[in-house]
Amino acid sequence: MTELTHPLATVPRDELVARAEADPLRPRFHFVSPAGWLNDPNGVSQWNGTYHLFYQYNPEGAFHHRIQWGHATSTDLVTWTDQPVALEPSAGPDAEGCWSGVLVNDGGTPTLVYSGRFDGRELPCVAVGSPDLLSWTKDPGNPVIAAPPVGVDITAYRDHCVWREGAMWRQLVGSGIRGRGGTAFLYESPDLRRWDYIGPLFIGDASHGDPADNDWTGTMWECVDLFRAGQGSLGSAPPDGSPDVLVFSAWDDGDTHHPLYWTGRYAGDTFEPAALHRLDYGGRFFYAPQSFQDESGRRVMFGWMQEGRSDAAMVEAGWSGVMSLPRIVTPADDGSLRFAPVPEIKTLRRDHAGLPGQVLTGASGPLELGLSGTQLDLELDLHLTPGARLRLGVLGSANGRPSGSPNEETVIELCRAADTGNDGTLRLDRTRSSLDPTVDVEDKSGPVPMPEGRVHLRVILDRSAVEIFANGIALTARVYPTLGGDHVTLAADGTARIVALDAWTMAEIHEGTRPLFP
Ligand code: DQQ
Repeated sequence: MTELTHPLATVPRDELVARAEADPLRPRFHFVSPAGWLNDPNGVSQWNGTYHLFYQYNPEGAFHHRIQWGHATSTDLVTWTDQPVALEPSAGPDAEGCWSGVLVNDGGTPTLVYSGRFDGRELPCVAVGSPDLLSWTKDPGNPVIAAPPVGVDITAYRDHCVWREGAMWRQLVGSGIRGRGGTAFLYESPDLRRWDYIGPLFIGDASHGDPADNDWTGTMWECVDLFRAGQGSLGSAPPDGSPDVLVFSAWDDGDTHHPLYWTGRYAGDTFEPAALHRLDYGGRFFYAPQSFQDESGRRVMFGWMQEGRSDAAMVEAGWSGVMSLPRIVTPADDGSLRFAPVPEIKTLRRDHAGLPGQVLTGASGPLELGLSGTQLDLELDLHLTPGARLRLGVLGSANGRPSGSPNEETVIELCRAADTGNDGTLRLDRTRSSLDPTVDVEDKSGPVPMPEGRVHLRVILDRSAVEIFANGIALTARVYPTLGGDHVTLAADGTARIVALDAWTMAEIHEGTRPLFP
């Protein structure tokens, strides 16, 4: 048996894969690590046609410790091939972990910029890859930045966004200034090795709002991601007025709050903010997102769907953490962003079921759709009259059980405001999603524009992973049903017209047993 090296490493390594694979709540068409722990997406990219997804990985068990960079590749963003671990801690500046970072193309040389952890703090490190991106050599000059900016009292300092601007590289490192708020420090370099500190790109205000607010900007910004949403590249004038976007994950004293983004304009050495937005109404369930522009010009984003069950339950399960489906990010007319799963995901659809258009009212009672499944892709075109509320129940267990017995259901709710034309709300009601009293069932919701009451709703369900898109607004979360329910129902208060409903069962993407160390 392998030596156990961490207090939480109670499951022997050689049992982890079997435990993970036996868990009915483990997603089957989202990317998950072979077993053990997964968190942030790293180095997301397309290189000579092949997509690369690196991720924060602990193959020792389902807990965050001595993090490595797992690696998987894909030709279609749907199925993934496990590759050998790309980065592993070694004596020196990343001895305690290879934390999050990015991949850049340095004149044809694949190069990773990541946070090496040593002595309880993180510093920027670099590694170069073989032409197939499968083996990586750490730079002997690591860390390439020896310390955070002097004279600034920081809360933390890690994670990277790196891009080419003219003849120079630019880099942001996520941080926070004590007593003020989160920030991203801007650096410049001719060669990715020698970095000059320029200054904070932009500083948030942690005294604004309350830590309980779902748009509080935190005391530190993790995983900053700056990009142009639309035409043109960072630093150039946008031909179509598209915004620049600064994505960050609001963090405070060890707590992962939620991903947010500022729209605005990056020019010179600063970012002029226009507006702050919630990136995903699921908050911490779509954390540490990272994006890239693929070879066809699409902006593709992945996020970490963290768990809502206890540390002990994760360890027991032998696995933790789900990668979101890749989603396309586009600018909307109102200056904010819209999200949709990449269309390639549709190749997993099987067994189509459709429903003819019909009107649903409070009086008609819940509609039994004759649909069931724990791996589903549901697409609905809806029209809600003012004040109407539509409830789509999934993972329901009531069917076939004696009435009065405990049951579970996860409910996706759309509500159109009674008094205004175009406003509505998307809500995920998890209060009855699990009989397990220890799991997170907090309410998740936020506003959704509903022009004349029209909503395009997409719900992607993969066991414990739920991704919802309502008119391009995302809400991602996790649910932990205990009864194995797979029932789907629709109900309404007021009047809702179902213009179209299509549903598919989704195929699995991982075949056979995956080795812990590919
Ligand atoms: N996870 C990484 C850090 C990052 C955090 C460590 C965000 O680099 O700040 O695994 O989830």
